[in-house]
Amino acid sequence: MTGSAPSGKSCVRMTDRSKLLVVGALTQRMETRLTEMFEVCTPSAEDRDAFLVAEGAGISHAILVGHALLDGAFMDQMPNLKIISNFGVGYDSIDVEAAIARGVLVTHTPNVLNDEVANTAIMLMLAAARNFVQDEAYLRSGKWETEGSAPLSRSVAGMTAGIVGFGRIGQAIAEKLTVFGTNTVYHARSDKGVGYKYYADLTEMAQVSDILIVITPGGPETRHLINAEIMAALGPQGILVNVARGTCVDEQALIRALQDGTLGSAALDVFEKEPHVPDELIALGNVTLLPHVGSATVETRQAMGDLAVDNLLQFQADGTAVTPVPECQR
Ligand code: 8YV
Repeated sequence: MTGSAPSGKSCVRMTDRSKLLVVGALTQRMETRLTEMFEVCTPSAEDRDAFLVAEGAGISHAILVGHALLDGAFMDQMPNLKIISNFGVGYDSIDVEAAIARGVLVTHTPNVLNDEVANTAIMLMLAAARNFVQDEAYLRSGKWETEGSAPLSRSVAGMTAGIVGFGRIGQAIAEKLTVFGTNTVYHARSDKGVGYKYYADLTEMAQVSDILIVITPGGPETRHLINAEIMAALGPQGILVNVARGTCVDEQALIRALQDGTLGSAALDVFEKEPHVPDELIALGNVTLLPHVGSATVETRQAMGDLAVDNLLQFQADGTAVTPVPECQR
């Protein structure tokens, strides 16, 4: 080893080792494991383009932590790139078609975060129905003493919860919902033949739902899937929970629907232009807002990091990966 990354250098020099580009920030555990196998290159976001002009041809592996856009033009800066490992189950910021066209394998981290994200969805649903965030503010403001009990909230028992997207996390949410006495239904591209009522038509499902929980993949296919029409169908008492991607919901339409009472309330972990959250949303009282922490526990992030690294190590060892994205399994 002849150098180390932080003080101005972009790569930890390890002669004869494959070069790994890091986009985003590694945990210490990930960095330790990766440094044993790769020459780990960690240019800052500002330096990345200049770094790739100088060193891009030498990069064979990449890892993405976070949501930076990795498109075809980005990949073209690394003509010898073979694999992109995504830290996260959702890989909408990677252009997978472009990767496949360039012979680049894309991997992600499914399953290890199902429980955590499903728990987050349940907590957001309950927080919105039971007004917990508003009630806590009520106590802190001293109003309990001066104005008496906080206003009553709503019970989710007996409500219909419509899950939008019924993959692994959607099904984990449905399973957890069984203990809350909700009637659970779902909308997905196809009927999964499981023990919940399936709606092919999202508007129809929104009309019969009290709660809509969005857990569908992001990307162009689901952009603004939850639009003004769906919000109106959910209605003035309706609760919208989003633990998918901010792009799945038309945020401007959501702000209008929450302001004019077309929609009852929203509980959101994700936003269209993260980390920016529109002032209009922050100003509203009928929202619960989280900074994209659906999977953000020490335990789950460690499991995700381990899997993201395992994908790179296995690929380096035998050219296969533990969890390639579905498009790369065809
Ligand atoms: C990740 C997520 O933690 O896995 C996903 O798709 O949205 C999050 O839970 C996040 O993407 C990490 O960057």
